[in-house]
Amino acid sequence: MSTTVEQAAVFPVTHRPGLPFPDVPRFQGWIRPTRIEGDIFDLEVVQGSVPRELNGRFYTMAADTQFSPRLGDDVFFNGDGMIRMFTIADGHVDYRSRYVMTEKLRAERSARRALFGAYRNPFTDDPSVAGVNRGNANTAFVFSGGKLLTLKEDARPVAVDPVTLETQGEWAFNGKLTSKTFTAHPKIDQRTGEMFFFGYEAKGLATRDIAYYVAGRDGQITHEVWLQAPYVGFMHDFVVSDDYVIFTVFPATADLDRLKAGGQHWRWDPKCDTYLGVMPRRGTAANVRWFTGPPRWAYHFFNSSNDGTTITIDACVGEAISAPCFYPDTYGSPIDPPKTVTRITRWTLDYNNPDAGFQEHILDNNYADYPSVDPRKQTARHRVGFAAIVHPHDGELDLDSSDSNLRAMGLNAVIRYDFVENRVVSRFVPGRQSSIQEPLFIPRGPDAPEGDGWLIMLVDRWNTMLNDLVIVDTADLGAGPVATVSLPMRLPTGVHTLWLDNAELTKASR
Ligand code: V55
Ligand code: FE
Repeated sequence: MSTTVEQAAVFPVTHRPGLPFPDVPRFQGWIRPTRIEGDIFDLEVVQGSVPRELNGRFYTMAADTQFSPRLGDDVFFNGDGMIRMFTIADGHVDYRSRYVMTEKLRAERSARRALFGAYRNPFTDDPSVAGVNRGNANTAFVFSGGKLLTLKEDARPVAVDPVTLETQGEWAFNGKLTSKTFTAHPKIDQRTGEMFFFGYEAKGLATRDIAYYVAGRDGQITHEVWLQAPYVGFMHDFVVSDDYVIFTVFPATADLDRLKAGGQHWRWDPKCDTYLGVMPRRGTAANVRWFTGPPRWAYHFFNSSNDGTTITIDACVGEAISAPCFYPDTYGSPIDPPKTVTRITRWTLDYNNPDAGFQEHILDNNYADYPSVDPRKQTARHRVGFAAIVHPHDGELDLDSSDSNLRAMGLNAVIRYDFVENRVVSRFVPGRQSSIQEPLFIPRGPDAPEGDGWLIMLVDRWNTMLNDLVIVDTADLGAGPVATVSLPMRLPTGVHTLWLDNAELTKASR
């Protein structure tokens, strides 16, 4: 097995130039770093044609570690943010990749070696970088107030030029961002252009403070609330409905003493309850009501909606922490693999009845993640959802993680889900020996019906170790790709994606 971070704290630190990546699962297979920054003009469209209606940019973020890790091993989520951008115009596709030049990466590049240690543990860093911003901008994007922001939930956003990908630097909303952190999953209400976001561990490492903000269409912060989490738990994503905002605290906990001892940031703690903190969109800390339920795990949510004080939340939910890449080793009692399966689940609660907690209904049995809704429905009532799933080609869901590096996250198909009929409507399976990275929905046009448009995604082809960029029509995912664009190299497993339409970019730069 791989080295634990606790052991790694005494791992000999080497200054050997060009230190190779260690021969451990995190640096093998599809998630092995490539560190390639480059441009490719006019990619090959090897099947079908790219819809002429698509004029914009598809961004995918990867955690592409620059230097062999300081501690001898690392977790995937600690890699350096690498933007891979596909510019689509008139059926043509160009490619560009650039690192986000974070303070962390700049410090390490000048030393020509890793100086920062374990995931969200500054006590494992080289003393020379004490106090330097550790943010690695490796998770997601948001476009708001005319700025393209790259996000990592333990730091503030880092702005990049949406065309050249040149790093512009940390963005603190003209000094109005009081939180030290910023979620990777802000929400935008397209009806008003408002962005809703929060930071957790907002006053610093392992603090219980949560800061919540609303920013207007112009990117200026108009609302700010500080509140306290019930415990320092995992708060990766959150949801906003027409009238409420819902914070979610899951039972992985952070502890300052453990961090000081060189330990891992997170530990799954099934003794903690799951907490949902609900308050009106423009509420205050006094309006926050906490709803509890049994230990659960959700990285990502589809959306939320409310009918008066009755709130529904749709997510991909499991009974224990998933993605073992987060924990190269578990501690204490091992986690039962079937409990890590995250399924499409609906939670309901009544804001006026916190004593009743939240109720849970599992809607579908697929192992699903990367849920999304039509961006025009984000924070409004949705009917259509999309999610990546683990499709069991041979009839058995393979929960053995032994080859999970080659299989990336194991996600290998996409479904369109109907939340009114409660069923999978159609499914895209890119074939055997293939996995997918986050699929992204693009509406066919501003007035197209909900969910009508395309899904765009990277497909990992295991036989060639090369990627395709694939576009599927959401009218029938089963009909196969409308276009397949081939890449001459492997793009390491990414995290989140963004589509930025030319019209939106032009409007913002006027
Ligand atoms: C996630 C990813 C992260 C992270 C925490 O998708 C959670 C989940 C890429 O970094 O730091
Ligand atoms: Fe995420």
